[in-house]
Amino acid sequence: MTRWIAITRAVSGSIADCELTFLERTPIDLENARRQHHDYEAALRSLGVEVLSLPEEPHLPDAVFVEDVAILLDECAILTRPGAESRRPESESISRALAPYRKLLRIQAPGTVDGGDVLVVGRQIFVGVTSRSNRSAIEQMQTFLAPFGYSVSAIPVRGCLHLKSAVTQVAQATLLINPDWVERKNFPGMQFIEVDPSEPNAANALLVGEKLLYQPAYPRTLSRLAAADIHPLLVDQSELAKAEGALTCCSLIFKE
Ligand code: CIR
Repeated sequence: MTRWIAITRAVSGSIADCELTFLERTPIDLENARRQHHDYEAALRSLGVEVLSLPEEPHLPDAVFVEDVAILLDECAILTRPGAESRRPESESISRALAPYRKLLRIQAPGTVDGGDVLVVGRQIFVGVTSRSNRSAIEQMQTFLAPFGYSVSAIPVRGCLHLKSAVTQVAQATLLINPDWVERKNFPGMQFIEVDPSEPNAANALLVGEKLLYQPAYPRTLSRLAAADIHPLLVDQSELAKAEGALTCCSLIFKE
């Protein structure tokens, strides 16, 4: 049986100083953010995932968003060089946590990439070109991953922070997409469910094996998923959403 592991990290007491790109700063209720993050970890456990929860990094406001500092594949892990300079020190503890499980490769300057820009669908890896992720990093990923048979392609994204703000996988060959932020034609051979136009931020869902985590904040898009016979487990992330975070960004999930 496949054993899934998720690395998570407690919400930093300094989350109020997080990076923001498309959102206005609004107060974040730390206690609520921590409660919701615990619920998120509990939801992962309920799916059979073993959660390795790292202690908070008090001086790294965005460190709860562990997805951005590494890319996990069956064959290796790539430590990213996050696009926001304030986030680069987050890598150190994550590399220590990953070392027992994977061979580690590292993106070098001038490359920058956030894990939130990396969508892995089988052997296809789509990387958003955004304010955080650039072509140098994509070329480095191509060099690292070609020997394992992965294709790595650059995907234009507009209007949102990361590629996975705009599109995520919700079933074997099905993507949940906001077509205003990324175009369908970048993902040949896939089927699509579009977010409800009134819920532009609704494209980020977290697929673990065949199970899906999703947010109750997007009921109209949830109905669209239900119409496609997709019935996710719901977990509220409304507090960390104020820090521009979503579901995928709070864990690094991999097979042991
Ligand atoms: C940042 O701007 O880096 C954080 N405030 C939010 C990162 C969210 N990460 C993600 O969606 N992968």
